[in-house]
Amino acid sequence: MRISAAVIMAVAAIVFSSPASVAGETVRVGMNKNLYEPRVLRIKPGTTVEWVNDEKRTSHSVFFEQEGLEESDRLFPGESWKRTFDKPGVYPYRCGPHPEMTGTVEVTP
Ligand SMILES: [Cu+2]
Repeated sequence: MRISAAVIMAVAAIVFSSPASVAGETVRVGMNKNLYEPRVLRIKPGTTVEWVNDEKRTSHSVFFEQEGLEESDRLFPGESWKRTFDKPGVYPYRCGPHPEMTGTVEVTP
């Protein structure tokens, strides 16, 4: 039986799309249509998260307000910002100019 390339690609996409991360890895969070994608990200300690603005026009930021941290610079389309998470915990954040645009990073060992 022949297995088509499309089937192989589909299986590979499922296998390699696991949300779990490895320490030292960088995981991407997109910002598009006033949403963080994924909105809830689960990672291992030592993982770096890179937020990338995928919008055509709108700028966003990454603001861990509840931790009392300073807001990131305003990110224009194509720009990005990184943070490394070393300690397990739940890290809620929001966009500075769009308070309703929220996300969470869950760091679990
Ligand atoms: Cu925003």
